[in-house]
Amino acid sequence: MAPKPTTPAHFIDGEWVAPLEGGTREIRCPADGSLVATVAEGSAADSEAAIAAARRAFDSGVWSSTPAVERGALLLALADRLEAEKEEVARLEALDTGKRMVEARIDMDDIIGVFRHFGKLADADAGRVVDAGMPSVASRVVYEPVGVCSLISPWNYPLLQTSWKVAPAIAAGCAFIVKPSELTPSTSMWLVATLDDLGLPKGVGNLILGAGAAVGDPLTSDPRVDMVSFTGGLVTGKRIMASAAETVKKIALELGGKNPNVVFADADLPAAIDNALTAIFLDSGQVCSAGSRLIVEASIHDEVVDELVRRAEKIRLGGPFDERAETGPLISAAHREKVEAYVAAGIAEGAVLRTGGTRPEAEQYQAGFYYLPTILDECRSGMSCVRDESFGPVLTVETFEGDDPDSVEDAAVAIANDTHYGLAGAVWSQNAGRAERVARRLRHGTIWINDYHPYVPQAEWGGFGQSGIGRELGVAGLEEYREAKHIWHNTRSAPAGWFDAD
Ligand code: TXE
Repeated sequence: MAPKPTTPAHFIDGEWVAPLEGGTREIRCPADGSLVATVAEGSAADSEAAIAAARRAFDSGVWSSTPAVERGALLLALADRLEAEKEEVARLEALDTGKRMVEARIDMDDIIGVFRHFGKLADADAGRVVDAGMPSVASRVVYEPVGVCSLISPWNYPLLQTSWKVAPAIAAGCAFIVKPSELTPSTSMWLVATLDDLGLPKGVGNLILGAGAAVGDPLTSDPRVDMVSFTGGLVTGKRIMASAAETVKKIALELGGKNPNVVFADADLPAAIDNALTAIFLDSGQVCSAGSRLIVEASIHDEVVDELVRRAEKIRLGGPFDERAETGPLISAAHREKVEAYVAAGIAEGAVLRTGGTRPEAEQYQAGFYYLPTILDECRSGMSCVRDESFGPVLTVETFEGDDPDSVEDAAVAIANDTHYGLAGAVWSQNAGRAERVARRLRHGTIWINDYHPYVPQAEWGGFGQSGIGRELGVAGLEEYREAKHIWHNTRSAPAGWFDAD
């Protein structure tokens, strides 16, 4: 493993440096409250130092003028290093988030795939020649790195979300400041230390730790920052967009979703029901693409929901190293309180609590932030539990019906699109034509047909509507970090002849 700081520190200009105001924060495992680490807690002055270092490094051209094939090679080496250190990095992630090791290991495999994807993409597209229609003119479009990037990520998939930003930034030749969630900094510390160890030039990759309110403002408003990429909540996303607007920064936002999981009566019901459980209860629902809205054809409502309730009540909760556990705790006491308030509001508005709605009672759960898998039935559009993201293990159930096959489809699509979000969704039907038609009509960035959750780094990820701006992963995920530049070269210069020379 690359050297870690011996005292709480940020990583700025190739060095671990103490926070200017000397702040520290204890990181505690959400599964049992045990102390995981004591890390730096920064201030705006620390962010400014990191921005200055990134700006200097970028303006020196040290990374942007490194051949793209070498930038890609660094990402491929990073993937190899993570593969070699996978167990230890997964452990860091599991302790910070409380998620089970089995999930953290899957996250690591996904991250390795992300580094390899962008590693291979780095030198795949050097631009294009444009036919200017004149033999004396060479016209071409080339790509330049966007510049200094603030990369702000959340706590649910800490290193995975950060890798979606850092990998394309490195591939494009940018300099950057990583700002992980204050709750889950450990794997980002591993990342910048490892990049340094692998030879990323000083100042190109920096790390600032601390609460968004304390360190976030310079990262999103300083004129020396060219781009902000943020994954997190809608409220914070709007604030960041406003902050970045003053200096017209490029922005990329992924702000979560309220994702419809549409089940038609002609679906493979055992598969649909089983996947509806993983869609919402995996990682206790703390997944931006969680299938939090079950939208089920009325004729199969009872059969589907009764079975979901039966199985939800059997889900085993537990911490990172509990091998029998199937899902884990929520991230914090504050987040659990938010989920509790959300469920209470749903019930007050008329939703019927079918299961859960409370904390587990067993002694073993009392030191962690556990919450039982919860199903709210008889929900309707307009209810706050249908409209707002809970980001917890809470499934809302709505129904649709129609007089004929077309009106059934229309009803399902209307309900599924009735959201200000638009990140992801699924359609379950054994009628391939219907599944395709509905998939095309859903206004969401990822649609699964007869499946839920899988993704590959080769495909774009991002949202319609208020789920965000821009795309991560795929090819577009690299384009976000590049500016297209048109170069017109007249090989036979001559006066334009427009204005009278005399
Ligand atoms: O996220 P925040 P929170 C949703 C989910 C959750 C809600 C709030 O619904 O309940 O967001 O969660 C940093 N300038 N998602 O409060 O505030 C912060 O330090 C710059 C969906 O934990 O969005 C952290 O690094 N940065 C989501 C990051 O923003 C600021 C995943 C995310 O924190 C900042 C997580 C500021 N002013 C929560 N304020 C998804 N899309 O997957 C905060 N931050």
